[in-house]
Amino acid sequence: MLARLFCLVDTTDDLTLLPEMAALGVDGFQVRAKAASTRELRTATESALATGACVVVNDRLDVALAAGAHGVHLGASDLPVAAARQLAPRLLIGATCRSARQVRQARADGADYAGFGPIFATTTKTGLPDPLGVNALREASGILPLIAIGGIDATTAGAARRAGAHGVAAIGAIWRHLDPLRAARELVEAVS
Ligand code: TZP
Ligand code: MG
Repeated sequence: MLARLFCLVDTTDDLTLLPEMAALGVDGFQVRAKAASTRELRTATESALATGACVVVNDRLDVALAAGAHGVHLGASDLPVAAARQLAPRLLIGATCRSARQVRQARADGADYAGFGPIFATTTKTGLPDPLGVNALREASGILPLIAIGGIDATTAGAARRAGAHGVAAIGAIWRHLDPLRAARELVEAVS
């Protein structure tokens, strides 16, 4: 089953916390490390897989396959979903989408879920469009399972779920919290 809470993980994060996060109920990790080497990315993916949670590699189909990850997450400048689906018929494939139309296209191309956002304001990633809001999430629901991203924390996750998101994904709410494990626990409670 697709995870309800993806914690996005960089190779620079404290990976020793991942097993405890999984034990608290974090059921997914997306390894997203834009500055890491291929080998660092593979090692971090293996660490995440050791927790038993669902693990998706951002951007890199090759690393996902080499590490034995459950899936890959692809955006607009990555390998197209249809090409990835041809190469990896059974892999979980997530596609970044910002509208219902894009979710429909992702489904037609063979994606299993859509990463949908930014739903709320975020400072984590630059160059994003304005927040889409929960109404956009509501309009795009029912096509593919949606993982809401962007400004997700323990206070916003519930609204995303109520608007139709299957689950949520977070970076700052966990890794910029003084106590990442406490933040993870609060997010688990918010999505369950
Ligand atoms: N894609 C859309 S928003 C975002 C990405 C990678 C950043 C999410 O980070 P945060 O800190 O959870 O808002
Ligand atoms: Mg990408």
